[in-house]
This record gives sequence, C-alpha cells and structure tokens, in this order.
Amino acid sequence: MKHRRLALAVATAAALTTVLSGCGALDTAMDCVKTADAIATSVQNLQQAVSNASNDVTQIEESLNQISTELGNLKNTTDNADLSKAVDDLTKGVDSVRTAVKNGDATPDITPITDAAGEVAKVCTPDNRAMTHQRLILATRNAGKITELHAILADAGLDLELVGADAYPDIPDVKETGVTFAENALLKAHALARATGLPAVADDSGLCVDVLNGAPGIFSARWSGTHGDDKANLNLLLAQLSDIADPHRAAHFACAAALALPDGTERVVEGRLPGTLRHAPVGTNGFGYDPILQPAGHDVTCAELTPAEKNAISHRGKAFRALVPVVKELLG
Ligand code: ITT
Repeated sequence: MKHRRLALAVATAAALTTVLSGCGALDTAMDCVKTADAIATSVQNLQQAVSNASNDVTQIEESLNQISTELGNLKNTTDNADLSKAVDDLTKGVDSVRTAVKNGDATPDITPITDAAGEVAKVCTPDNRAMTHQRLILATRNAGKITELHAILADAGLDLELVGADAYPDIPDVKETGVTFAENALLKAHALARATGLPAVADDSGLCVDVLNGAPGIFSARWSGTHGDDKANLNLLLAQLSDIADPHRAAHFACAAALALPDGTERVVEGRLPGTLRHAPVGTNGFGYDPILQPAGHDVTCAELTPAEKNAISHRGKAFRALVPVVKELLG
C-alpha cells in the first residue's frame, strides 16, 4: 500500500512536469492548483534560505529562480484576470527581492512574495471554474473505450475534452485490489484524479456466469492465469462449462463506471448486458468473451454484432450513459 502511494506521488510529480513543460493554455489552467502548490513550496524554501543566509545568498537566488520558472508556466497562458494580477504581483515581488540581493542585502524583505504567492493560491482553488477547463480523463489505454465515451458525452451535449491515460504516460497502472467492479473502478478513478488533478472516469468490467456464482467476474481478464490472454480465458471457461446444458448457461457482462474528482468526490454507476453462453466461439468482432455471449433477444453472439450495435446494448454503453447525469451534476 505504501509502495503504491509512493508510486502515485512520483507519478504526480511526473504529471506536473509533463504539464508544465507542455504549457498549453488548457494544461496550465487545469494544473493551476498544482502550480500554486509548487510556488508555495518554493516560497517556503525561500523563507528558509533567507533565515539561513549569512553572507551566502546562493540558496536565496536558487529559490527565486525556482519561483520565476513556475511563474513562467502560468504567465501568458491564463485568461483569468485575478490570476494574471496575482502572477504580475508575484513577478514584481521576485524582481524587487532579486534586486535587493544583488545590492548586497542577504536578508531581504520577502513580504511582497509571500503576499502575492498567497493570492495565487487563493485564485487557484480546485473549484474555481473560471480556471478549470473541462478536461476529463478516462483511465484506459483502449482507444475504443475513449471513442465510445466521447460519443456518449457529445450526444448528451456535454462539451468536455476527453483524454485517455496515454496523455499522461508517466502515471503507472493502478493495481485492481478491489473485490467488486465498483471498487476497482473507484480505485482507478481516484488514483488518476489524484495523480493528474483532473476529474477522472474509470470502468471495470467482466463476464459473470450464473452457474459459477458470478465468476469469472472481476477476474475475467486473467481467468486462465495470464492477464489479457482472451483466447485462453475463453477456452478455459468453455471447458469448465462443457457439461452445463443450455437452460443453465445464463451469464451477463457487467460494467461499473466511476467518476472521481481530485477533491475526493466520487460517484459510481453500473450497466449489464444479459445473455446466454454458447458452447463454442462464433464471430470475429469485439474482444474477450464476445464470441461466446449471445445477448438476450438476439440470435447472434456479441462478436457478430457491429461495434455500433454492441455499444447500443452493451454493459459499458449502459454504464457510460448512466454516467451522463453524474457528469452533468459534477462538471456541467
Ligand atoms: P482497460 O485497459 O480499460 O482496463 P480491459 O479490457 O483490460 O480494459 P475491462 O475491465 O474492460 O479491462 O475488462 C476486463 C475483462 O472482461 C476483459 O479482458 C474481457 O475478458 C472481459 N470483458 C469486459 N468487457 C467485455 C466485452 O464488452 N466483451 C467481451 N469481454 C469483455
């Protein structure tokens, strides 16, 4: 657990670096809170350096440079008037302290810097909508899921920028240690929201077979022992069910979709696709257990449906659509 926390802390720093070096207006606005935190840390370092300084002002100069770098990432990239003013004040404060140090003052008055840094922190609050462009991150590297959720949000009239976890390559995958789809979806969403400072959506899904009391369930992706080996997973399941007659082959795909905000707010919704299991795989579309699940009311398997046909009835489509009012409530 500790290890994961540390990994996430490292990931947070890495994400911040990515954002700051990219420095587009959107990214900077999104990460205003993190930049304000970084500035606060540098100001603390400056306070320390001033109280430590005898004649050596190197540490003071280093802290001033740090603050300038962080400011540079906010300057010219925000259209928020309050933030622009706070940034200008802080820049002036840094310049005046730098001049004082150059003129031989080893214990300069840094009040203009501490005051202005406080203003930056005040403006850059997580719920300051004026600062926050609505970027939403989806905890997956699966392009199909991103397209599907994007289409659903756009259909609902939600003008959000949706990005996948690939946009933040330094963030490690989160271990799915939950025992339900909802727990795992929440774990992933919270981890991503914390690491990026963005609202995050995550889903967890799988196949639940009635006669197996809901298994493979959360173990669907690694039922045969190897994570993501769809063919081995499907073949093992078929072998396990080989003696089970048609009336007892009911199963459903289940999906939990969670939305987490960086402040810890969370919501989770679920969707199901009920059906029955075939005795042999049929169809080439889709992935995972698609070739053996025949959705209720259909006479073909999921792997014989087009992506659009499957999305219209799928567990994930249902969960993502159920997420729309939640996204509207928390981000709309
Ligand atoms: P992420 O990278 O987004 O986590 P994933 O495919 O590894 O995607 P999911 O939680 O979506 O993880 O699914 C877990 C497993 O459940 C997946 O590997 C399949 O075996 C099965 N599964 C889930 N949804 C399915 C679907 O729509 N059709 C077929 N199999 C599905």
